[in-house]
Amino acid sequence: MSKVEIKKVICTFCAGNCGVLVHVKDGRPIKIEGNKEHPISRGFICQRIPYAIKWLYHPDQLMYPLKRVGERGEGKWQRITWEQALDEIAEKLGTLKEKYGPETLAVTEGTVRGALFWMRSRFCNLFGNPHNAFHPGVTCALNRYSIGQAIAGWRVCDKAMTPKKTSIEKTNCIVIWGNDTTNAIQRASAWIMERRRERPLRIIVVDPRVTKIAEIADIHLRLRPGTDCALALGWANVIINEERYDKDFINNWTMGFDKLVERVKEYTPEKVAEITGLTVAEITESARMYAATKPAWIIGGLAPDQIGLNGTRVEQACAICQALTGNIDVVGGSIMPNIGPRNEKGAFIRDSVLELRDLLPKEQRVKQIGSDRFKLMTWPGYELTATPYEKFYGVPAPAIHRMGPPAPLLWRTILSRQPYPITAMISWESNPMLWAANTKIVYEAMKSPNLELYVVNEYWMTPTALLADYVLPIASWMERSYIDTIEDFADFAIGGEKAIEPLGERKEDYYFWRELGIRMGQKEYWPWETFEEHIAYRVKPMGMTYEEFVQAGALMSPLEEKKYQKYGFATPSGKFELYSSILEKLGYDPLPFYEEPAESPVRTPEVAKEYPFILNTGGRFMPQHHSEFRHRGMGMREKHPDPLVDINIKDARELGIRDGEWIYIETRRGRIQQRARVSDRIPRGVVNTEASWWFPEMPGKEPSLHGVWKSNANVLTLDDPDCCDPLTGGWQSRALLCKVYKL
Ligand SMILES: Nc1nc2c(c(=O)[nH]1)N[C@H]1C(S)=C(S)[C@@H](COP(=O)(O)OP(=O)(O)OC[C@H]3O[C@@H](n4cnc5c(=O)[nH]c(N)nc54)[C@H](O)[C@@H]3O)O[C@H]1N2
Ligand SMILES: Nc1nc2c(c(=O)[nH]1)N[C@H]1C(S)=C(S)[C@@H](COP(=O)(O)OP(=O)(O)OC[C@H]3O[C@@H](n4cnc5c(=O)[nH]c(N)nc54)[C@H](O)[C@@H]3O)O[C@H]1N2
Ligand code: SF4
Ligand SMILES: [Mo]
Repeated sequence: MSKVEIKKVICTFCAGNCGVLVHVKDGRPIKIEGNKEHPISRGFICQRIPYAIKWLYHPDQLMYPLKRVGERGEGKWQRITWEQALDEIAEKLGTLKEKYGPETLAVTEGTVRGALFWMRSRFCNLFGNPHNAFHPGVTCALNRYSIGQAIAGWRVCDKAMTPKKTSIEKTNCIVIWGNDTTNAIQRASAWIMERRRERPLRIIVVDPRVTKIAEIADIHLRLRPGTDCALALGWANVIINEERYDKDFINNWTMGFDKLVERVKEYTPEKVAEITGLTVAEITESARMYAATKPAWIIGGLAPDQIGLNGTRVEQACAICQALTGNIDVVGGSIMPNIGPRNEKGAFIRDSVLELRDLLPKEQRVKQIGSDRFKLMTWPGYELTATPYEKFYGVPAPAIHRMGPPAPLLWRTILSRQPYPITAMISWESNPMLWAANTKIVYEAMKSPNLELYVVNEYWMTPTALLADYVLPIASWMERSYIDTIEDFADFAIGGEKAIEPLGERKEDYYFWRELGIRMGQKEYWPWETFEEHIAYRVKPMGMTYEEFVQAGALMSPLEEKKYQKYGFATPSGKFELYSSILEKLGYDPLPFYEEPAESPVRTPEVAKEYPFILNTGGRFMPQHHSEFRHRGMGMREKHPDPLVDINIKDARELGIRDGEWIYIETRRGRIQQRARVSDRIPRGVVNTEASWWFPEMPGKEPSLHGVWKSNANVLTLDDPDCCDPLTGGWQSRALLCKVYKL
């Protein structure tokens, strides 16, 4: 009888990166449990894990490379070999590069999950591409990291996907700002509950809906969607006027306090009450509780990142609140990561080193799509923030993946061929037909003859993959080894081994980029034949082997508080810049301010007449993760079979809508249907649809494309560049206007 082996693997079903133990027999996983010894996750696993083996062996998982025959979307495929696929892709890419220059390639990626972005950066830098890499990070935390980088030299308000347990143990006040903690960040949520049972913990929730965590909050602020920046500036107003700020920190470690004082005078509690719909008492009481309880920690959720025009300003204002209260670089507050694992022998090799950023010719950088207009998350902002960081820490700034040119411009560039033709695209870890705003334009770009080459690397035949020329089958987390630094924004590196060899002809993402790189003349830059060899290379300076690293599960940096007392802040002034000199240099207002969403009852009352409801799209739910786990037959879809739209009881009654009934949700961009979930957990006049819905059981060809038009919230969302955040190009998928009605 063959024996059972236990493999130490990292789960990447979500960005949590939990360490798990996979029991393997005869080359098959038979059981998965949490790895209690893992330094970050400490044994935690979520509800998805019991489905993982069925997921892996689902009959719809892709096993072979496919090449399109017939038109894009016709659903006709031919099985080919990896060799043929890679040779043909490389040849076509070479021709297009020759004709249009290396900027003609675009890449789309998804949320950090496999954190392997350095290899794409490396490929693109060697190719000469100006980092035309588009991803949802512009509206998902990377804008927050970028503004933190600009004003404080590092991220300030974390998104809490991977907090350390000590941060939760030490905090006394958690502000959950636009985040559905129970559904979205399972591990942190479990630890918050555990911490709350042990000692008093103040919880303030900023969310229009009554989420689970809101039920136990000390204060729940149900503001009008999209008005978050006004609230944060109202807090700053109260904290300053009532002299509740940390005078020592403000006097010694910040720059621009006087200018901030002037700015926040405009945001009296009365004015903020008018904007947000909250009461003056709610605003002042919450500000006082937050300022009085130390350490306090703002866990930024996704919602403020997705309100378009004012998105990144919310993050700037929240970071400023953390600075006013002195909650900077303390455990339990906004702890700033260290510069990566190191020991007396040497330092771990971070993503930023592997990217080979400096091999990209400077004159190529200016060609990056959108970098002349949306400057914080493109080369102009990256360069300005990297310089003080590198001077300060003496190591390369966090990976260039932090940049994200705005996706709305990608589709428009493909269609118009302006400012130059984008003719080739590779999508990996990403399903843009579901994640990107305004699905109609995404579809038009993918179908356009201007796009001469489209490659998708996937596990499944998604609606996006259905529009590709080549679909390549990728090895998932049980089938590959792993290493992750959360794009260099974490002060740890997580690692794990594979449980089994890849199924069918699936290959690692690494294999794809390396093999394509070799075919494009980059052979000398891809010395590690296997992914494991590359991991070994990265841990070797610390005197470690691959085996030791994956057995340890993670490498940690030493935990140091108030590092600024030793070094200052990695900004041009060396201070925490309440008034941002980098924003000023880029031509933006250096201070945060409130701006109405592009579409709102206040800004566009004439639109609100026809579309009277405020629409939020999103709201996480278990066990799904974005557009994944929609296939029937493994238990996950069965747990949550249909898309749900939240609507208030009174609104539903007026519209004659019953709980569970399919209804239409319509904006100026389009119409979808979801099932009504009627309750008083959502305020009157607001509806919330789930995002990323498609239906694998519907036909995998035009016009259905696996039901991508039926319930996909991005049919409704707004991506007009004039309505996007001027700092980042972040689009608007919350605080929109819609109408709802019976089918
Ligand atoms: N309207 C609206 N739109 C949204 C949101 C919202 O709330 N509302 N949320 C936004 C946010 S925050 C995000 S992060 C995005 C999410 O956008 P994405 O991250 O693109 O999420 P998915 O749509 O699940 O697509 C990921 C795809 O990658 C595949 N995949 C997973 N792991 C790997 C891997 O290791 N290698 C490869 N090659 N493929 C892999 C999966 O099968 C899946 O099809 O959506 C954004 N879009
Ligand atoms: N189960 C599950 N978990 C996930 C994911 C998943 O797809 N499924 N995706 C992961 C990813 S990539 C991300 S980015 C996170 C995101 O996770 P979250 O940050 O929780 O994002 P959402 O759940 O979309 O929205 C959070 C809350 O914002 C509220 N909200 C809506 N509009 C506003 C507003 O204008 N202001 C404020 N203050 N609140 C508002 C909504 O009511 C909702 O309760 O989840 C991660 N975890
Ligand atoms: S939270 Fe769940 S899905 Fe996410 S990494 Fe951990 S076990 Fe995997
Ligand atoms: Mo995200």
